[in-house]
Amino acid sequence: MNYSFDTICAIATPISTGGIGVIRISGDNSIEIVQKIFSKKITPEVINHGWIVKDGKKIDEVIVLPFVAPKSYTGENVAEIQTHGSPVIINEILNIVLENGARLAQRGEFTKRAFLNHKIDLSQAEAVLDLINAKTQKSAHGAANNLSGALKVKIEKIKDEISSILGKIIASLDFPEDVAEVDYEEIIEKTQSAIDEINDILKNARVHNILRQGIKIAIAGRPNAGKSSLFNKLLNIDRAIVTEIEGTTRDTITETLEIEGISATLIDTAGIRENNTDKVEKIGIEQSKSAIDDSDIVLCLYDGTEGTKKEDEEIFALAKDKKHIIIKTKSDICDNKKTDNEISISSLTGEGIEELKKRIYKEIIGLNPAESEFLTNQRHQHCLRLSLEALNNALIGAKAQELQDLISIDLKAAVTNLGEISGEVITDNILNNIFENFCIGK
Ligand SMILES: Nc1nc2c(ncn2[C@@H]2O[C@H](COP(=O)(O)OP(=O)(O)OP(=O)(O)O)[C@@H](O)[C@H]2O)c(=O)[nH]1
Ligand SMILES: [Mg+2]
Repeated sequence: MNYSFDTICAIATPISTGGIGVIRISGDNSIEIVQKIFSKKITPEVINHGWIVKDGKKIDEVIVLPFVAPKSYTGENVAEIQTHGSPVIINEILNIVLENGARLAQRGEFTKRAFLNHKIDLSQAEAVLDLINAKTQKSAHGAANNLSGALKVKIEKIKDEISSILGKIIASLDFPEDVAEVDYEEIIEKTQSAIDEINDILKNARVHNILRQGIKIAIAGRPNAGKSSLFNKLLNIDRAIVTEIEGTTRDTITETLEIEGISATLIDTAGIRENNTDKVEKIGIEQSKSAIDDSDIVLCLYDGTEGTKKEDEEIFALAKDKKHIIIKTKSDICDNKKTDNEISISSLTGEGIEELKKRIYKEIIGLNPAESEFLTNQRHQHCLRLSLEALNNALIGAKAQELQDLISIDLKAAVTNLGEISGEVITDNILNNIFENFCIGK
């Protein structure tokens, strides 16, 4: 299908004072529009240096980069104006472009056009969004790989395998005299192999979600266990108040940091103790309990100078169904005996802190963090699960030697669901949902 669109424009750089600002214009008339306001004749596909002029008045000295369709990001004629990085200038030039016939782009409209003009598939379009939003180096790498098509290639391979067996079945159904019925063994083998490959991708889904969204880590323990001290140490700043008074922290405090390349939200909680009558502290303790519930991993602290007590065990029990790490604190002033699974730390000297970070990483990612060749998001995972369900039905059918006509329906459904990942089969609804999350200039 060929799409024809009007000409859109937007500021592509953050609106703040910087070296340069970029205004991007895309559509049939983009280069023409810029020509109307540029001091020199624009030569396509080279760097053009000159002035933006309005009513004979020079507004800013700029660089104009004209890309001729289809050799551009959107696949349309595109002009980019590099201005000086003052918000006033950038906005003024954007207004001049608007006055000369372009309209303001919607969120993600440039990338949507790139998709509709077949410059990228949907998983690559989403990768653009992931790259813009990447909080950590790891998710940026995964997104960059998706942009270069890593996820697309993997899905295409599985889809081709299913399609080849589906093709054989359809041929034998349509031309029963000429084409022999497909061996059930072959259907079972191919279907099973597609199931294994999809399961292989899905087993990393949790890690993919963590890499994209980050993890929540709660620090829990009795009053004075050293929670706020560890919180400050991990953040490298004195964020939370630390005193020798039990019950110093009353509210949960939240900060973000990066642990071994993963974006983490660290939550310092009020020390949990029962039988206290202080109303404020009681509320704080309730908050601590829900912070434990909400987190992906709990750091369970106990005071090394006192050893574990019944009260500590009760607090650790709150985290027993979660990933958790038992931490013995204040190793600088106590013996460093500890059980195998514990980590002994001192927030004062920094002892054990690096080991703790590595352990957090290991708990979250698993023992052998496969370097992510690609990242899946929740939409991809949903499509993969639907495809898996259809393949499992096909497998049951093939094992029971059902009519191949029926098996082919499930195989077709599996292919269709995989096709949704790259956007071959896509509804306007899904499309709008994806691109609404973009920023305006992308
Ligand atoms: N020597 C030593 N003292 C520590 C260490 N960590 C914490 N402390 C001391 O232990 C006391 C309590 O520390 P906090 O970090 O405030 O403890 P908390 O668990 O946040 O306490 P609440 O907020 O009351 O629940 C303070 O006097 C800290 O200086 C450590 O590693 N070594
Ligand atoms: Mg505290």
